Amino acid sequence: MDVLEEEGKTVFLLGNEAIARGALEAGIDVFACYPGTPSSEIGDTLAKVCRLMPGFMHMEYSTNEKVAFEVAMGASLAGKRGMCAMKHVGVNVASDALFSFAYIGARGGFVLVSADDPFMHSSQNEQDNRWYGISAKIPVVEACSVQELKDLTVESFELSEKFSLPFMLRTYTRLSHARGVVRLGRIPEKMLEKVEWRRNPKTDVVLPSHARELKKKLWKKLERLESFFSKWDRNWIVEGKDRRLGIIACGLSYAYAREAVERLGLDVPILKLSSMHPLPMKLVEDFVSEVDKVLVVEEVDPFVELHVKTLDREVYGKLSGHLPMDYEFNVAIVEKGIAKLLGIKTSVDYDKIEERGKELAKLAPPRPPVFCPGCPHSATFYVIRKVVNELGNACLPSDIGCYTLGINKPFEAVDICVCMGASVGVSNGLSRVLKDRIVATIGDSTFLHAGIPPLINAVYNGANFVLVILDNQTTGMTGHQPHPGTGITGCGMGRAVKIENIVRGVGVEFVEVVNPYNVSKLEETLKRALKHEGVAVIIARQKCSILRVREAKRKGKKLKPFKVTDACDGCMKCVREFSCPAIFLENGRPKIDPSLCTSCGVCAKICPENAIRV
Ligand SMILES: Cc1ncc(C[n+]2csc(CCOP(=O)(O)OP(=O)(O)O)c2C)c(N)n1
Repeated sequence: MDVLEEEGKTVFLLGNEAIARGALEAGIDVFACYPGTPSSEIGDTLAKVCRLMPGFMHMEYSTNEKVAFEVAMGASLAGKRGMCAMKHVGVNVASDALFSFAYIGARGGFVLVSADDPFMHSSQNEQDNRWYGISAKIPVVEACSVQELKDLTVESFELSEKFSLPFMLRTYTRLSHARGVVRLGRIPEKMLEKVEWRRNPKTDVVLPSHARELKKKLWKKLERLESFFSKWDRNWIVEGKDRRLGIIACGLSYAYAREAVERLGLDVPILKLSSMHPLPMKLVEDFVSEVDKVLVVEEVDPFVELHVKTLDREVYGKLSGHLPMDYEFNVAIVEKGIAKLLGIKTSVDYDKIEERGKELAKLAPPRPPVFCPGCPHSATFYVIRKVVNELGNACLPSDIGCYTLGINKPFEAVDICVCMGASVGVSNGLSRVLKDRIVATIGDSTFLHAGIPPLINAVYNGANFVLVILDNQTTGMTGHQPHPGTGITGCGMGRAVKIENIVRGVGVEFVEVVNPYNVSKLEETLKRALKHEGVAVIIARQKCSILRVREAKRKGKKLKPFKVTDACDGCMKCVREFSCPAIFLENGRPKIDPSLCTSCGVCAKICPENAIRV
């Protein structure tokens, strides 16, 4: 494993692996996460490490980001080094704990990795988590390369202890999912040793009277940190003789800015910033005073630009329209912004290249995302669509996961998707105002993450809807991480938490577990659930087909593919209503690709002619 190579070696690491290595070099004691793109590989790497280095640290997949944050916070409060990792929206979930922990302050080094997702490659929004720096009053740092990401992880632990503050290490898709050459440092030889608890109620209990004092102390810590950041060697200046322009570049945008300047043949100074909050205003002010005008290059929001605008200078960037407000940057975008500002030509005609790219893109066949062959969610959505069609109309709130693909034809069984757990929450509200029946869907990992409190709410307040829990026994969307329902932990085996026990335990009276491959049983159950007054829960349980196929291969079991026989009358029900990617048309007749078929048999069950056979 490259991540575990020796000190002094140079290896090619994924950004997220570099963060994991940094945590190991920092001698991390406790790591907790909830998966979410683009952060997931940090946890997945440390899960592998904790099996190879038993006793070095504790690693866990927590039920959600708030819990993950609190797990790491617990370690820090006891004087140990704790880290948690999550995607940007995960920080929203963890934020309640974050705001208070800033007041308390870290004891052992504490690092929260926030993986932002500019362009929303796999997210519902584009969110700049540097704002948490201001609102929660915590330091936020970011790196400009994979090497720096590793080094900054180590340093964040050290600074967190030095200033007794929780640190946010902000990364994003292009850095977390890039690969780069990393020179490794030393992983200390240690075991996770337990320590004795020392009470510190004046800081650890945020009573109003304590919090008032803690807030004053927090401002002081941030003041000290700002002067430290003004001299920090991770904020540096690349000198330039041309003083018409100075560029302030944040994190990875520094790499874009340097290359853009090089392509334009300019000799302008660049201030590279890694400390996003608190901003080293003295350093910024000194830099700005040496140039005629300033361009701020940063991704997502004009965070630094707004700060620099408070200085009496000509400041350009997103707000001035020289750089785009939305999506990711690249060298071309930054080069165009600089050229526009200086009234010069770009090194190449980027607009022409973009046009040509768009023309070529039209030649590529469209590849809409589809359910995998044999995905149990397809079977569930087939049944929901069938029953709802018979019903006439229904509202179908859903949630975030692979199953959000149920929005597409032929199922069209996802009407609402907002954030994790919202399917259940919103069904509570909808059931008060809709004439139509409600059939909500939620994944197993999502249910355990944020679906339980709104289900309790539904029982308590007497809401009326059907909830189908799509239990494929994994967190499929983010790369098959285990969750409490699987009984597998990051480091090995744990205890499985049974979803049906939770649902019954909170008082739901209609609870049935059905295998969605058994479509007629699921149909019959859903019809009965719809007649139930109050909340009815169906757990549609069948392992994710990717895992099922992998398991079969491992056991040397042959999955027998299905085929369409001559009995087929070409009604196309399997194509129009089920749409498995293993089914294709040849000379206007449906056929099954044996290399894709996972032998789930659902198409055979829905074929009215009984024409699909093993
Ligand atoms: C607050 C938050 N954390 C993490 C994610 C990333 N994420 C999207 S869906 C999902 C869970 C998917 O698992 P599951 O509900 O079991 O459905 P599956 O993909 O297996 O069908 C996760 C972790 C997110 N969107 N929001």
